[in-house]
Amino acid sequence: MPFPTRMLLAFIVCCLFSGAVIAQKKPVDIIFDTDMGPDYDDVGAIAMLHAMADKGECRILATVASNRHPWVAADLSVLNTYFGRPDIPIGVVSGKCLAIPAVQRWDSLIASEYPHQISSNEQAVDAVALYRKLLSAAKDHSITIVTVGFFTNMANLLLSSPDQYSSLDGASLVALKVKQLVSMAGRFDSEKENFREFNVKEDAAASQTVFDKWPVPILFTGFEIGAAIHTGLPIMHNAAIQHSPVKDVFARCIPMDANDKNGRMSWDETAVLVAVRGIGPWFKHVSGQIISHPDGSNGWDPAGTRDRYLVRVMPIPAIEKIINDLIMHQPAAKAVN
Ligand SMILES: [Ca+2]
Repeated sequence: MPFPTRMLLAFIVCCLFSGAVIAQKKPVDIIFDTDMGPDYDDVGAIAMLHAMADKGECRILATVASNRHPWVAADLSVLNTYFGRPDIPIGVVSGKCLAIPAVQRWDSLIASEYPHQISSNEQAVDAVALYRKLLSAAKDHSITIVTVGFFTNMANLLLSSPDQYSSLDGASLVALKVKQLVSMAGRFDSEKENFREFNVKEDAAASQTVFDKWPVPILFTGFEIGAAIHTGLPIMHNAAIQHSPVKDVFARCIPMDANDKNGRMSWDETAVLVAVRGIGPWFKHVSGQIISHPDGSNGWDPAGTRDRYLVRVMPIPAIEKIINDLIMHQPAAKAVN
C-alpha cells in the first residue's frame, strides 16, 4: 500500500475511533443494588464502578442493599467514602429482608477500620422510597439499575404505590424511567437445568415477581460467566496500594479458600462492566426471556423478546486484566481516619 494511502487510512481510522470515544462519553446513570456480604465480588464490583465514575464513564446515583446484615449500610458507606463519594445515597430494605453476613467477616472488619458517614442500617434510607425519588427525578428511559444481589428491592419497587415522589405506580415508573436492568443472576449454559443460582433462589418470590412483571429489558450475566473469570490476586499483591478496604477484603478472603488460589470468581464485576461499557467486545448476547421457576431455578424462552444473556467472546485472561485494572484503581484523594 502506498504511504499516502496508508496515512489516509490511518487518519480515517483515527477519526472513527475518536467518534466512537466521543459517542461513548455520556456517562451512564447507575443505581447499584447489592447484597454486599455473602461473597466479596460485590466489593470488586463497586470498586470498578467508582473507577469508571472517576473516568467519566458513569455516575453512581445510589448504592442500595438487598441484604440487611448489621454492617451492610456501613460497608457501602466505607467504600463510597474511600472513593471520595461519601454522599452517595444508601438505601436498605425496610420490610422483610434476608440478612446474610460475610463468613470471612470482612464486612465487620472494614466497617471498624475505615471512615464512613453511615454506621448503621437505621441511618440509611428506605430502598423503595430512594428508588422512587431518583426515578421520578430522572429523564425518561435514562437509568441503568445493576443488581448483583437479590431481587428484593426490584420486586418491592414494582409493587409500590404512588407516593410524594410520583403519581405513577412502581411498574409504570420503571417502564418510564429505567433504560435497562443488568443482573448477575441465573444460569444459561447447558448445565442450567435445575440449577438454583444464589441471587435467584435466596429470595425466589422476589425473583419470580421481577422475571414475570419487569417492564423493560433485562441483561443477565449468568453464573457460568463469572465462574470462569478469576480476579483479585493483582490487588492483593500490589505493594503500592496501602490502606485500601478493597485490597484488605481480597487479601483477607482469597487465602481462606483453596479454590481461590488463582483469584476469586468474578460474577458481580461482569455486571458492572457491561452496564457501563456495553456487551462487546468481551461478550456477545443471546436474546429471549428468562423463565422463572418457584424453586429458584430458571429456564429460558428463546422466543421471548425482553431479555438477553451474555456469552463470552474475549479470552478469559483479557477480561481478567480489564477487571483487575479497574479493581486496583485508586481514588485521587483518599479519606483519612
Ligand atoms: Ca453479590
